[in-house]
Amino acid sequence: MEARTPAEVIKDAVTAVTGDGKPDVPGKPGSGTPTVAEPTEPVAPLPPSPEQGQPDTVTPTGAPTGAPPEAFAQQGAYLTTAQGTRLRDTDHSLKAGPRGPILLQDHHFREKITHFDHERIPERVVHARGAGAHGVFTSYGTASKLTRAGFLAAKGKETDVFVRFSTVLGSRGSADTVRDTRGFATKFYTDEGTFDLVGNNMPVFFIQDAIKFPDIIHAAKWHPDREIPQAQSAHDTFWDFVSLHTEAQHHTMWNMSDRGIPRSYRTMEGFGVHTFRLVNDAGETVLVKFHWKPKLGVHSLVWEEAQLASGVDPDFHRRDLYDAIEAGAYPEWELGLQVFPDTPEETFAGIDLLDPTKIVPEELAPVQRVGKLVLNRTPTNFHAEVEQVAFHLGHLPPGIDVTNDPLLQGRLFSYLDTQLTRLAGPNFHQIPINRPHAPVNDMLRDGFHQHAVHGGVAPYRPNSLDGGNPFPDSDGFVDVPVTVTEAPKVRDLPVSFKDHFSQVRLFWQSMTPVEQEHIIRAYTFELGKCYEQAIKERQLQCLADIDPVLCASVAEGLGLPAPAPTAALPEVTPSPALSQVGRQWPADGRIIGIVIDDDIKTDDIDEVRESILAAGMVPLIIAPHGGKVGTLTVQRTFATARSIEFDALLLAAAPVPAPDAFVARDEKAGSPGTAGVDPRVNLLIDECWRHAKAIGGWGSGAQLLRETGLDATPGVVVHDTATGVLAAVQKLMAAHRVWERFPVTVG
Ligand code: HDE
Repeated sequence: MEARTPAEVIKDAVTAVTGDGKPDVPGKPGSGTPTVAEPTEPVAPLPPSPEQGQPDTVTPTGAPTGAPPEAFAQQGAYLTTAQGTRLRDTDHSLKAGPRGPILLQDHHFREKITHFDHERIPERVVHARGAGAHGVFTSYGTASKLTRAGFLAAKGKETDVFVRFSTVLGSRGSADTVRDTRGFATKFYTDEGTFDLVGNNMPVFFIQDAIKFPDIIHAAKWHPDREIPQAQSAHDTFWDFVSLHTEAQHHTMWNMSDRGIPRSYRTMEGFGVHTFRLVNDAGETVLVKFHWKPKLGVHSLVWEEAQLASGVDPDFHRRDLYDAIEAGAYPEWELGLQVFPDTPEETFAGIDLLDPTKIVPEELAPVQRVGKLVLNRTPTNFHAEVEQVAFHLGHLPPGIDVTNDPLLQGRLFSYLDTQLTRLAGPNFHQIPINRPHAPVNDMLRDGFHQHAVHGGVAPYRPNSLDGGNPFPDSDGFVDVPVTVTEAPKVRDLPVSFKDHFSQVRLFWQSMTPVEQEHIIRAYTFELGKCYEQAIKERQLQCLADIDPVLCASVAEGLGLPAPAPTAALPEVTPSPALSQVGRQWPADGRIIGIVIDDDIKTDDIDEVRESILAAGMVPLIIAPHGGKVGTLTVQRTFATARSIEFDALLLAAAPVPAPDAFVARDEKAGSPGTAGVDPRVNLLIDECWRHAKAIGGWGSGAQLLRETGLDATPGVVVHDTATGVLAAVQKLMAAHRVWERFPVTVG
């Protein structure tokens, strides 16, 4: 065969694919004359829509004004590689012809795919599922006598914060509303260095010594063989652990109480759990426990609601947090301190302050308010901020110090250690969300992902080469010189730590009957999911040592005999502050659903909407179809609305069943509600009633409530006027739920 030049070989190869070798018409691949028939019709790409803008008319980042510029990586409006080379095309890889293989030389392709392949970082071993927000902490100045920490001491001082809320057990993609403890971790970017308050929504912990942490977490997370259940404590290994390590009983009861299923992050208390030590300018110390008190009060879901939300809206808490901030209903908490004298015994009213399974009732040591936290900005990028934020109990400014709580001491090791793997190296403090707002001059150098370019040659002290820099400050952080008792080295705990039951009894006795009923049901549900008889029996024995009524009720549900207590039950003084029932709270940011139909008088609804908005709440119009009803914009249809979203329900109508097109066959057949009313509205009413939410109706809505007989039950309001109904419903909402509606068998 006649030899051909390389140029002829290339030309032939190209012609074989594209035809005559003429370039394609831009936007019309394959428009040259093909010699090979195309298997598909070439389709021209859609043109960019006009509102997409041009590089010189849009901001490069889309960043909200006022946001910190360092949080944004985009530096221009043009698409570039990671090296800043502008690109013509990011939709087609470089191929040996349109139908040929991809070429290894395509750097843009490899860079794009390789980076994508490594987008995920390991999830947190605990607290993997979370949501975070930015905010501001304002000091009341009331702690100035107790601590020299400037962000607490100076009145009116504002400090930037970032808060991350979380569940403990579930994986990153698990549901928000599972029964679990919630994390409440706050990073204060103070002028004197970062302070991390890494707390929970419960004031006690499962274990007393950090060395058991891997054990409780192995027991509480999924079973290792099948990796189920996800985000649940209702399984054998959890109950095996807590019934064998009885110091876990106190925290377990908090989890079984309504605190385990919060209504919202905004309605959770937060606790530092451990006792900390504050030191003032004079070197005087006190012991303190940190508390976060939510402005809206402490409120919970009911169990069925939590379960429904796990399926209907697994992002329930995350959405609630971000919606509230975006609607301007900024979540607020007050920071409070319980203050105790710093005595050598480190006890208060006989309670060992180093034992993290014990509380000090607020009736004995009131919570003194020292500042206010307002969350006012949602993250711009979830990964950069919420995933990469790294908390650590050792991040303390001058004026705050740790104690010897053996759980706290272990945590001081764990948090730094875990970030080394999770954030791939020792320089995670340089990630924007973790950067202190105080000036940094450390002697840490090099390592993976080093972003700083350190000058000088002498990162050691003293030195004579960098002018002696950096200099120690005699006003800097003080480790309080606490005397360490002379004692033999032992693997042991103080004797007082051995009381595992009296405070569980205190918590139980502080609950109202309806809260006790919820606790009984939670234990009965969770133990009912266990397979091992021995575990159920062992946990029943623990309940017998807490309270006979509790034990007997759960035993009855499990179909097992109730054991007798192993010892006489202690006398305890209840702490009413622990109960969530019986107080009145603002309803800011709460959601009221308004059911309408196509025949509604929209004037009434406009008035009600205005009043709801004026009260700082959110009205959501629920109609048979999307779009508009008269002048009203529909926000939920009967198909998309589910009761869990609403804190109260108003019926402005009794909608008749919608045409077949809108109602699934099973929904139509299944609902037992009032005949002639859309079954989905019946379901809404039914669930809101079962979940003890306020319900009101006027016009045909009132008529419907009368026909069902619901108007005669607590918390259901009928009235001639819409505003009359709303006023009564608002009053009911201040108590969070219509508590009388729950069936109670104890008490
Ligand atoms: Fe944690 N905990 N923990 N913990 N914890 C972590 O740190 C650990 C404990 C808490 O939103 C991990 O960065 C040990 C008590 C929160 O990023 C890890 C012990 C309290 C968060 C870790 C405890 C907490 C964590 C996993 C027993 C309440 C989420 C990822 C000694 C006062 C922080 C990470 C965030 C996270 C260890 C006990 C709260 C592994 C060893 C008690 C809110 O370091």
